[in-house]
Amino acid sequence: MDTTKQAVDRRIVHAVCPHDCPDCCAMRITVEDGRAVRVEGDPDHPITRGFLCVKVNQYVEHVYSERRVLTPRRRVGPKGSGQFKEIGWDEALDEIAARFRAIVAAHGGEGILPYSYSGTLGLLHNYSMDYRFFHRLGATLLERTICTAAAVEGNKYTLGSYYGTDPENFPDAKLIICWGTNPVTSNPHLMPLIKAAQDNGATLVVIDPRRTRTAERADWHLQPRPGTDAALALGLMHVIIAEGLHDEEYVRAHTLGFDELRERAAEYPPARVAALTGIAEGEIVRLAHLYATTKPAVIRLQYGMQRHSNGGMLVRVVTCLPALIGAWRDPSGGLLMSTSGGFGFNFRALQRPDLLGDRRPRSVNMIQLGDALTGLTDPPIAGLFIYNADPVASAPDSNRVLAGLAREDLFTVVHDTYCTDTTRWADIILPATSQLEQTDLHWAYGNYYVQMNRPAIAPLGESKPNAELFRLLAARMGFDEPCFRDSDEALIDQALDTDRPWMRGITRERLARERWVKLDLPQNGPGGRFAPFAEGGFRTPSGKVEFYSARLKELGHDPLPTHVPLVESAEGSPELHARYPLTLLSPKAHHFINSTFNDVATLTRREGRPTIEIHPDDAAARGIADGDLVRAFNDRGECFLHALVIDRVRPGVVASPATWWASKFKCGQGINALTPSRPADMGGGATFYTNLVQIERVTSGE
Ligand SMILES: Nc1nc2c(c(=O)[nH]1)N[C@H]1C(S)=C(S)[C@@H](COP(=O)(O)OP(=O)(O)OC[C@H]3O[C@@H](n4cnc5c(=O)[nH]c(N)nc54)[C@H](O)[C@@H]3O)O[C@H]1N2
Ligand SMILES: Nc1nc2c(c(=O)[nH]1)N[C@H]1C(S)=C(S)[C@@H](COP(=O)(O)OP(=O)(O)OC[C@H]3O[C@@H](n4cnc5c(=O)[nH]c(N)nc54)[C@H](O)[C@@H]3O)O[C@H]1N2
Ligand code: SF4
Ligand SMILES: [Mo]
Repeated sequence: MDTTKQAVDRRIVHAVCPHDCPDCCAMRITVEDGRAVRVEGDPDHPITRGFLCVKVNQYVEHVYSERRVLTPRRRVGPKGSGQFKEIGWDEALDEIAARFRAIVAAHGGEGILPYSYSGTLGLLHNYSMDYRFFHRLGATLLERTICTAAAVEGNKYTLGSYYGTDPENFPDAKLIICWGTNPVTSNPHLMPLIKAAQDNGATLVVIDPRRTRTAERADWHLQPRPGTDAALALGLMHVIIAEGLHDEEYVRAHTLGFDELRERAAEYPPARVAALTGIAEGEIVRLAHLYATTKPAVIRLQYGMQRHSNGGMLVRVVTCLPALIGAWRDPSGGLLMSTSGGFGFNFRALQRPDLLGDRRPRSVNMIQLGDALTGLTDPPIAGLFIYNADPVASAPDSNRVLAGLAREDLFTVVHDTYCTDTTRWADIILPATSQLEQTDLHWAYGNYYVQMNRPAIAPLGESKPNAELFRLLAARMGFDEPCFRDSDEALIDQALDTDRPWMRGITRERLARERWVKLDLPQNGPGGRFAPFAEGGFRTPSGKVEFYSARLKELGHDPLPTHVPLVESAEGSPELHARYPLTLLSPKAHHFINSTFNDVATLTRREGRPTIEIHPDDAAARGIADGDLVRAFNDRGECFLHALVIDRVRPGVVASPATWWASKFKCGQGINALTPSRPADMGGGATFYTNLVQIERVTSGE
């Protein structure tokens, strides 16, 4: 017997976390004999600093999960039965091309709807060949609104530019306000930067109706009623302006509409704001003083606060604050909502809108997928192509989505790495590669670095990356434009071919060599650091922060910051509130990214089970004890979860960390059976948290 041990072929590959998370971590993948055995954070990356999160630490388990789809499959049982048989790629592509041709012949390209969101945030696999394909087809356009749309729009009318304070400057801030964001869970690599500031004497304030993991690390936690943050911000403005604590010089030079704002803020004295928000008068005054007198002061916003019917306005009002006190003067002051607007990739080259020719297809707001599938005629949606998304788990009003997916005359293709709630409803399932098996180019929405991901291992089974799938499908459809043959490398070069000054010097070769490159940000602040609006330069029509927005007035909104009650609330709909008195928040789960990672047993075990947090007073009023199985319901649907009786949420608010696969709930209905598909005030954004429900006890705990 030969006992000689073969030497193991071990390599380390640089990769990038592709998930919908602001951090965009640099990963080091250890590969032994072609198998990934270890995934860790790159110690040299300035943001990652050698650690990943609790989720991506389990990446090896995720990549080799039993839930992977490894071959194309065709449905053989009734819709939704989960009965499939394996088929080859040729057969799958032939069938899709034939069905798509027939749909185009009967209804035109608009009879087909692509549906995608953030399975990966890579430029190649979420913003390139897919768009080319559907543009060439003349398919219905998808409005990608499910996450950020209200914020983007509210910000547009106020600051204009969608970038802000460099998080690497947070350690020098003296006041950090996490306003409706929970970075310990959703943006973990911001925490060491916040901790460094706290160690330097900074105060961390968290404004959140729920006592989150971040609130537990804060010096001060304020718990407003959901959807009342505009009133709170107006209360701060009231105190700041009345006491002359605003920065007159900055306001005069770089804002529009201060006189009107002063009058508006006068309508929000602390007593009124206390009644609206549920925060005590004294606390409002104290926060106003702290904010106006502590320098540098920086606000961190993300997307939790804007998942409301008034979400655009909430973001707009809060983004007015830094200009009022001149916080933008300092590189460590100001506000960070997203960094994405700082990048200047060439999306026209990637997505080729010119392939539309002179066609102007209709568009569908993705949060209304169920309405589109069940309601659109002229033409109806006859073909649906889902990739990078799991709408049965993640889209609102899932009963409506399911009614659409159940249509016998709908031809549904789902490209995913895993068997999900949505693949169950497919006619054809196509296997997607994981990030370890593909090339991509990455940007971050919480920092200013560009990176390139290289495959660490060969594709598992017959899985294929998105861009490759759309190349193949384009060929099957007879699309012979050369752009459908562009390689991954060519796509990367096209994305980087831009004259935006901050992108200067970023090339594929340099990314391969240096692994990450920071944007060439202006070093205009003290110490040569980036201070995005120290000298103004806002991208609004006036070039200033628009306290008063003529564009909003034209659109029928209040041109000034204002408090608008939530459509579903005691103030906004007393009759509905009488029947469904609890506001259900479904914020981000610590161990998942949206519905991704439900396949990883280590993570589902740590997350526990579908749970709803309820205040002891609300629980007592319903005879609910900790651990009881309860039914949450409203006019849209119902779902069954276990109660966690805890004062983490305010009375009147319940919270269920999302998103568990619907199939993991008792009775198979997930949290989104309850959520509304009603668009927000701006941008058609999602309103998951403007969601009144009632809760009743089903059985006692086990
Ligand atoms: N672990 C993990 N990380 C994630 C994700 C995940 O699913 N899991 N998802 C990623 C994605 S897609 C996104 S968009 C980001 C989102 O990141 P965040 O915006 O930080 O996360 P959310 O949990 O959606 O919302 C943050 C907080 O908003 C609070 N909130 C709700 N309504 C209101 C309100 O009216 N006012 C105030 N002040 N607060 C309110 C919620 O209680 C919640 O704690 O996270 C990303 N990171
Ligand atoms: N109740 C409630 N619902 C919410 C939210 C909430 O706060 N509460 N948040 C909303 C937000 S902010 C967001 S961003 C959305 C996210 O909604 P989705 O984008 O639908 O996110 P996921 O449910 O995680 O589904 C992503 C899918 O893409 C697949 N995937 C990953 N990589 C690839 C790839 O390379 N190719 C292909 N073809 N597939 C891939 C994953 O396996 C996964 O099944 O959810 C929203 N839904
Ligand atoms: S999910 Fe976020 S924190 Fe976790 S590895 Fe990816 S980028 Fe980093
Ligand atoms: Mo999101």
